[in-house]
Amino acid sequence: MADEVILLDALLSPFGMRIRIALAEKGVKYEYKEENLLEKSPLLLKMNPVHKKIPVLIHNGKPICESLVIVQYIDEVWKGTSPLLPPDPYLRAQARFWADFIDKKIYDCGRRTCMSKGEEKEVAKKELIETLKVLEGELGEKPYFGGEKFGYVDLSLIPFHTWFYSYETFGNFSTEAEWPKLSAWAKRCLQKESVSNSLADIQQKVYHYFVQKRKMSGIE
Ligand code: GS8
Repeated sequence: MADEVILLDALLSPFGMRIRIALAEKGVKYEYKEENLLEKSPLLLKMNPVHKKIPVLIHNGKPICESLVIVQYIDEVWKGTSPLLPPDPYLRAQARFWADFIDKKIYDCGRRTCMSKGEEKEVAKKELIETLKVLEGELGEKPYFGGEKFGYVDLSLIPFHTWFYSYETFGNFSTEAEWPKLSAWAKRCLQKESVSNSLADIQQKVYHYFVQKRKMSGIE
């Protein structure tokens, strides 16, 4: 029997993009279901009763939640093509460490940079800039975070490329000017079809999302 794979997702979600890229890398066909996060479907509430968040991967009726957990699951189930985590346990631990670092820092600092003002915004922006500095150092001269091939850490970070235009615009900084290695890395990732197809046309939509949210919160 063929696998039944369903992805509960929301187009602008960087966490959902991770799953779209992973499934594309593996060549797995799936049914995409867009969730309205203001009115969550009974299916989402049933499949992720703890966090009630997307993305959720439903594989043959069984749910897997949390994007980094889902990506690791995908890598284990469809292990024949495009391995995402390295086979060596130490290198796997390193990859997980950096993905966790990205998770703890980027989304939250980026959101605060876009959605606050004054001192609060400056603190968030400083933290975001520090984070990028650390990531630029970790990438170093390597083409990808794990070395020669696109892998787990790249996949964890590249979705945020679609959010960076907003972070840069509202935070008044330029990734290209400050972090040339990260910029070149992002361009390299975007040359991959699995990445460019998964991120296409999203950047402007994220920007408009923040413009609306800022208006609604009275920041503008
Ligand atoms: C984060 C998912 C998340 O924040 C992961 O999967 O890695 N740690 C999780 N999902 C958001 C949409 S992306 O901004 C979500 O589902 N929000 C709905 C809500 O909070 O009610």
